[in-house]
Amino acid sequence: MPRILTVGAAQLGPIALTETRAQVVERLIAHLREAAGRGCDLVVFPELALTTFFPRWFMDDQAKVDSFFEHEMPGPDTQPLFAEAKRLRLAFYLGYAELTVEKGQTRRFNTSVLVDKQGAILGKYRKIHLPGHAENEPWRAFQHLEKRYFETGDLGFPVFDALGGRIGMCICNDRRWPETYRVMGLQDVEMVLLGYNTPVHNPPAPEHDRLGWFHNQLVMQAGAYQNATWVVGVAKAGNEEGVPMIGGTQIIAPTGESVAVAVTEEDELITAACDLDLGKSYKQSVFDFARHREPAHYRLIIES
Ligand code: CDT
Repeated sequence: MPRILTVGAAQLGPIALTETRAQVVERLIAHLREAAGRGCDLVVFPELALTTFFPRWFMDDQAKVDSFFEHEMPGPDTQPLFAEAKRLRLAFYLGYAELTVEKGQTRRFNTSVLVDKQGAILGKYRKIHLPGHAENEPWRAFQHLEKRYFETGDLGFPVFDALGGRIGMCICNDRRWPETYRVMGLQDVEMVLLGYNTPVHNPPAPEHDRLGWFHNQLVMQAGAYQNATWVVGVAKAGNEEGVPMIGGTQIIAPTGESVAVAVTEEDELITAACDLDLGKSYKQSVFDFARHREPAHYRLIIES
């Protein structure tokens, strides 16, 4: 029996600063209904999918920063999303800004959760590779203050037995790092879910701007092939508060081939029926890690 997981990659167009959580959740629910109609098991939403990408602004009022964070998941605004997904028997991945109080300390993470078809959170990931900077840099056309607003994730790269397979998560900039996929590959991951917000313009290196779409595809296809896993990469795209963001949402097979690609920079659902066993022949041959890896020669990677 083939293990088929039908996945919907639910790209979002821009979210305006004035858009409420309730309005955004309605857009997410529209995606869920479309996905259910197309026979999906799982829907993947972008990074920080409930608000505009707020790290583009410097804010010194912490209360204002915290207004972009979720203090509970699900909370009053996100409960309808969980309820509708449960009603439709859909699992989903959701990226959001997480504010939590642990041992009396307030902590903030760029987080994703994997929610099962019964509406229960079965896995959580906190973004590890935080790009950008921590101080206001007014010379930039816009800021990228993830290093100011979030702590580095503290959950590693866990892989979950879920939906009949082995599912991992990462977030945006993580996708550019081979270690992200390899740590999950070493746990026999079969599908990596990831959401992203990628501006077309990178202020410190504008010479990279023309390559944004190519690099997006390059890193996700390489991660998929080199670890014999499906990769589902989902953008928040389009012109958000004057900042153009790349689209390029896609579903990539363990062969490294993209089997579905979004063609707009708006709300758009792409789907694929993914055979979770497709990576097996790679895991048993060229990427049989137990037979062919040479970790004794990789020490620099963990020592520096
Ligand atoms: N959200 C996120 O991680 N975006 C980064 C932008 C890099 S430029 C500071 C990305 O890697 O796509």
